[in-house]
Amino acid sequence: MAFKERVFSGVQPTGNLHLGNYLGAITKFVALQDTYDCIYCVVDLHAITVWQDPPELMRNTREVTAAFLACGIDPKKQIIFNQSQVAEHAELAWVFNCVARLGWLNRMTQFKEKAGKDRENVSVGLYAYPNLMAADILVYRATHVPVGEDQKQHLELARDIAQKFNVDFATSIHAHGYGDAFFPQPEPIIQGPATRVMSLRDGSKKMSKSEPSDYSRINLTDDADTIAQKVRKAKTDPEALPSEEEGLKARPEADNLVGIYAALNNTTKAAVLSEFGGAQFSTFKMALVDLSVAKLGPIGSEMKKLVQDPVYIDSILADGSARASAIAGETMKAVKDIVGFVRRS
Ligand code: AQP
Repeated sequence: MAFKERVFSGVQPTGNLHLGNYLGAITKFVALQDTYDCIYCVVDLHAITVWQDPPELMRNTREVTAAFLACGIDPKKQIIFNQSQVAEHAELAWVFNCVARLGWLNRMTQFKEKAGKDRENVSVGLYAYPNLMAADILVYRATHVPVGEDQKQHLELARDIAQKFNVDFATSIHAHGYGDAFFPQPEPIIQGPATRVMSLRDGSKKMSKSEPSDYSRINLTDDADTIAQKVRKAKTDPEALPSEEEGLKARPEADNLVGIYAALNNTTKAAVLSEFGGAQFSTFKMALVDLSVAKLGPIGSEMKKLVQDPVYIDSILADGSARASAIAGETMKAVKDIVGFVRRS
């Protein structure tokens, strides 16, 4: 069966949106809106898998929405909303809790990293997070999902859940006239030179919101001086930049900064090295500061302006939620029929 092509992705409102979120995800969201129907979600249900201060969660939800708008996503053509306003996400996630196998979730590396040694004390939600993520995507029967590299394993799980649902309920899916498969196999979109932006302090660690050191990341709301300071202090090695990509191997910090420059300039690492090969980091970092400030400065200013108007932001989320609910509601009705739940007609 051919599925209508549709893009879905989400960002957690957990504070400090950074260059990794921007290059790994949000720039892709913007680019895809020219070709696809897109649904972009502020995933507040995911956020509470770890403790969130309630007033801060509200502020962060509005800030991520502001980032979507400031980066250029059109809320009239596309759907922007927050997850908790569309109850079908949680409803389908429960069905998927009963489809996914414990062994599948036990393999999830993000859970192992986040739970660490404190496994017994983390929330059940943190463990079941990938099932909710599968529901987020499949409640819209989305076919394409732009994400950073760190989400690849969760996307594979979403594909496994879709596949198992289609097989387990094949007879019922057929009986209700949905052909051979009710859910599509969502394709990850993970492309470009910055699918995994690393910490500015340690090239072996992902740039992340929860890293205690603010010097490890560039936040979308950082001003020009802060960006300059963070780039200047970014860890590097004593060698000059190589002229070929091969020379970045075993130089994680150099590789990361070149990847960031390439992604911000919409080019390749090879092109960056053909310009800066042989240059010292001091020269390259100056160029990276100029480029980062030129690209991120206007976004940060617009975000700061937008969050001053929560009534406007909330109206975008309410409108998006109503349009998202209409699609998700249809999917859930069908899922109830397929699974065998009696429902109000
Ligand atoms: N460092 C990164 N490089 C490239 N892409 C990244 N993404 C996150 N970090 C990087 C992508 O951004 C999207 C939204 O991520 P999220 O906020 O929903 O979740 P996350 O991956 O947990 O983000 P953080 O910043 O790393 O938060 P913590 O510190 O809580 O773990 C996703 O598409 C993600 O791939």
